[in-house]
Amino acid sequence: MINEEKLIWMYQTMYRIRLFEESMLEQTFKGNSMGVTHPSDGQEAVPTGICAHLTDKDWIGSTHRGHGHCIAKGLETDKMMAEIMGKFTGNCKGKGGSMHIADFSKGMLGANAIVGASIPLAVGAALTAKYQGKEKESIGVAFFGDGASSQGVLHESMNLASIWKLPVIFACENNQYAEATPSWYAVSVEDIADRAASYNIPGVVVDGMDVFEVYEAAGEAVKRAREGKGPTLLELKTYRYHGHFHADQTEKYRKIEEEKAWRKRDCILSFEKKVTDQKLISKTKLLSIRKEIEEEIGKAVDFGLSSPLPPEETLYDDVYVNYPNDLRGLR
Ligand SMILES: Cc1ncc(C[n+]2csc(CCOP(=O)(O)OP(=O)(O)O)c2C)c(N)n1
Ligand SMILES: [Mg+2]
Repeated sequence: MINEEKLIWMYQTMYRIRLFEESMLEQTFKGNSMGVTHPSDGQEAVPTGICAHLTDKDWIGSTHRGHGHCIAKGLETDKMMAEIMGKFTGNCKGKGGSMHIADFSKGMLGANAIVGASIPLAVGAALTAKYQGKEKESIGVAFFGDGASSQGVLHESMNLASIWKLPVIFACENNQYAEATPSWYAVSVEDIADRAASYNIPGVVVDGMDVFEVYEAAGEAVKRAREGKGPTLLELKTYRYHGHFHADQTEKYRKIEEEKAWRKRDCILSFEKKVTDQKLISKTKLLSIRKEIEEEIGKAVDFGLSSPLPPEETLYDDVYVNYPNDLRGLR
């Protein structure tokens, strides 16, 4: 049984991600984002159900579609919006943008534009935790997509994590497409979770549209990792409501009926139905949460829009840890 506080957090987090992505898209279309953006609306139950088990001491690695992971890991939406707009008040002082949001203080190792690159980062964090004897309090979670699931780096990482029993979770968000390529065409197995068998680790298929199911499966995987029993591969079947990136035209490669069928199983609507049917949270409470989040995201957009761009003299800041001699003067 999930306690009320956690249930409310889940609802806040899913709705916060949904609204953030919708507002972020609006801003991108107005020309206020620096570069392309990859919305994750539709997939909210995945980062929410997994990060519900994590603390700031646990590490996650994320993808080009990383806003939901950042929000579920506790990053502030105003700083994120500012970052996407390339502003100095952003998480990375406006130099990272949508695909490189990071905050080590929250255990967020960074979104990442290289498909599959979140995976060795999370394994590295897990190796560090194990080496320091801290796996009870610090595990790694790699979020990645169905497209990334065929990258060599995942297979090398699962093998290493298995033989060294590293406290890591491989969280594959199978949103059915890698850009315009459907996973039924590009992936050799029906269930990506089956690939775990090659590495002698559990592989679990999860309904990624149901936050309760995600929460339960992730709970098992987190427990296993913290107990020193090693990694788990979770395949979370989900769907991205929008295109691959903001201006993608989905009608060129998928049918509207398919999208409608997934939208019927929307994670936020099904959560609302379940908690009100079972009288776990009242409709009035849900509405007041929605209102709070709407205000928060409105403020985040205003914060981003009214923030300054990075000053010119900061151009070379944060580029190197140790500046090479010939660049020292530029700092
Ligand atoms: C190593 C690498 N190969 C190719 C690309 C181009 N690319 C960017 S996103 C993407 C699709 C990724 O699909 P998936 O892993 O399913 O994630 P999703 O976009 O569905 O979240 C590709 C091929 C890249 N960024 N990095
Ligand atoms: Mg995908």
